[in-house]
Amino acid sequence: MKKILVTGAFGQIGSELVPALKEKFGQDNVIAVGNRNIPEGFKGLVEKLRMPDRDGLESLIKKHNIGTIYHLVSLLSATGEEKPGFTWDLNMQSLKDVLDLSVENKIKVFWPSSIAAFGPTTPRVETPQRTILEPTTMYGVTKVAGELLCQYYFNKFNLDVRSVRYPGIISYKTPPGGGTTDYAVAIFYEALKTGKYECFVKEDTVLPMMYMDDAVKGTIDLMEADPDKLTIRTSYNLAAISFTVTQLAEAINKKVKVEVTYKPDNRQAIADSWPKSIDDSTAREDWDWQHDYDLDRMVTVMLTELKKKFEGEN
Ligand code: AKB
Repeated sequence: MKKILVTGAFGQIGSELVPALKEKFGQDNVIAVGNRNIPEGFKGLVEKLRMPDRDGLESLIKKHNIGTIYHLVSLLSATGEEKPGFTWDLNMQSLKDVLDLSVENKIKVFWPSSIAAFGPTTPRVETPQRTILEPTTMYGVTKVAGELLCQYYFNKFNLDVRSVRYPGIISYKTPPGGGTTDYAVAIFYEALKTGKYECFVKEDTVLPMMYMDDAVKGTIDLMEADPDKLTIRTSYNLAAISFTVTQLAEAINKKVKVEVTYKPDNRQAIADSWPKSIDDSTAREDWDWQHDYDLDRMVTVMLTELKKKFEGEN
């Protein structure tokens, strides 16, 4: 079989998508591409590449006979505001390189968009699939531009490129880095380590979230879906759970005591510009998307797995 290449393979999503792809398609069929954060002793096919690097990517495509790319490299919303120019350059140039090389080499592409594509003028409750996209962050601007670029390449070059708008992803294997939704992960670490968490958004902040296993399942299912059934070539809305920080803290407190205080910073404005909940009925209709984890199940698995992780570290 032609092989699968994953960029950003050692980030939050890549660290869990790569093992899932290996499990499904075979250890030797997945090439993990990373830069600074390649773990020592990583088992499997790995390549080092600092993106954007069109020539470097092209030689990996040829060397490994690549048939599918999951292009996950991206700066996120909070870090993106510290380096907006670099965020545009990295997010957009690396996507354009992937799309161009994929047209030339007949490669199927997955590229993640995000709820960051939405902005303060978007309806915030049950945000529709097709709606106003006027984000206020550079990360969000790259997501809107990227969605349109993907759709353009599909229409113009018949490139099979597929995408979802991820909500905040909650996971325990690798901490997220540089996102606005990071509080929903950090609270678990602090609950177990110190029993206290100072949250950088207000207690009534609500954002759409999803447990990692659902995100990985949704990603692979979309890539496996019958192309004739796909009606969206920008990016599919994808939803699972929405909760306030208070509701999250209450769910954690049923199992582990955590005292939460609030000190909102510049990420509050970003959170306030994003939806509270998402209408993902198009994904549910087109390719049978469904999530498995509700708030309580997600909290239970996060606490159990993080406890094991911390015990292993001691
Ligand atoms: C972020 O907070 O920037 C990301 C996202 C929602 O895309 N987690």
